[in-house]
Amino acid sequence: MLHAALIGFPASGKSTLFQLMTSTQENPRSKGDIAIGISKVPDTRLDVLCDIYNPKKRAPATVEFTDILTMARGGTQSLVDVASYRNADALVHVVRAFRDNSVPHPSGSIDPVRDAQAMEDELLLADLGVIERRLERLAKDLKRSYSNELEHEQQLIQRCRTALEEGTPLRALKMTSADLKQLRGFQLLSAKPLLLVINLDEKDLTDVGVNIEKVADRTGLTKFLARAATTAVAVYGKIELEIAQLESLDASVFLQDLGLNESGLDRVIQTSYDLLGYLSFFTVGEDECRAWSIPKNTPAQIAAREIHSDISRGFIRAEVVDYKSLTSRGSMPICREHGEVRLEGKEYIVKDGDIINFRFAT
Ligand SMILES: Nc1nc2c(ncn2[C@@H]2O[C@H](COP(=O)(O)OP(=O)(O)O)[C@@H](O)[C@H]2O)c(=O)[nH]1
Ligand SMILES: [Mg+2]
Repeated sequence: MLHAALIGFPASGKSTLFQLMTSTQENPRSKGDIAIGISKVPDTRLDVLCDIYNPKKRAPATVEFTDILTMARGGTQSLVDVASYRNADALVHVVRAFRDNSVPHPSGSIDPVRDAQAMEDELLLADLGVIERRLERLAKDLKRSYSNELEHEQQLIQRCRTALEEGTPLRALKMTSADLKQLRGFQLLSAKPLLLVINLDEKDLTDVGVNIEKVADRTGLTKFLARAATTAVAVYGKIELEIAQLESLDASVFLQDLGLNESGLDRVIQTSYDLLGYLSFFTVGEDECRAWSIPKNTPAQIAAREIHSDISRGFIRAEVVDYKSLTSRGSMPICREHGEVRLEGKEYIVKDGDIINFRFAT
């Protein structure tokens, strides 16, 4: 499951977005001052599969969102100390663009570019602290006992330091997968994919809607987005939350009236997926049809781990049929007759929409 952490300055709309993203869930949990909620990933393909199998349970893929409940900690203070930020697969920065005098901005004015940059600076600074401590350590270790590996790590970390000092987030660097693996343990914040959620003013809706080029232009964020190697999505937090709390039929009427053909939840999840390069595969049966999300280029044996570590450990083969074949044939046996069910090994790269039955030994 994908873990995303909401970050942002106080009164930017984080908790509003959190509610919007998790409004379909009965019981968001909390742990200390962290709220943890689950969003269901919308996917019409799962509905089609459920029509075929008529399962007892329909289980969409999920994304976990965390929000910080206390105002002060939700701001810029010691970002690295927050475990839910460090552990996240992606950071979602809620940037305030709505005006509303009754909700004072802690910096006294509405300025999306200033806020986007200030948060970026916090991320860079937090990483610089981690990187510098590591460099000190490496220098000591290298003096004591030289090794090629340590020297290679030192070069990599120095490259990171140079980038950070120049104001370049680590997510913007080109790195080999070996480098990424080496850095993973440090949980560097500016290396994580960043999604900017621009929380707009109701009054902007008719003008710019959710067209991201127009929104970036209106808020002045176009340049920032290009430089920061990030992506953005527009929401109208307050009004979209009000709509989400209506009965679903009324909600879709309201969305259409406003010229929105997708809910805020769908938009934010879809953009996160694209940004992270995630895809979904499915498991089907009469008990349950379920969607699972994994990063692109995941081999079958690793994908199996999403379901259960035992399935991955005892992996024998994956029986795979693609979504189009199964839905046009209407059943697995007919696909089999036509030779469309493939037996794949553990190195097989799972494709978006694959329907998989894992064979494994216990
Ligand atoms: N007008 C307007 N108010 C909003 C919007 N989003 C959030 N708010 C209000 O701003 C205040 C702070 O929002 P909240 O989500 O708690 O911000 P947080 O401090 O970042 O968690 C609340 O009173 C919200 O109702 C918006 O899009 N438009
Ligand atoms: Mg809040």
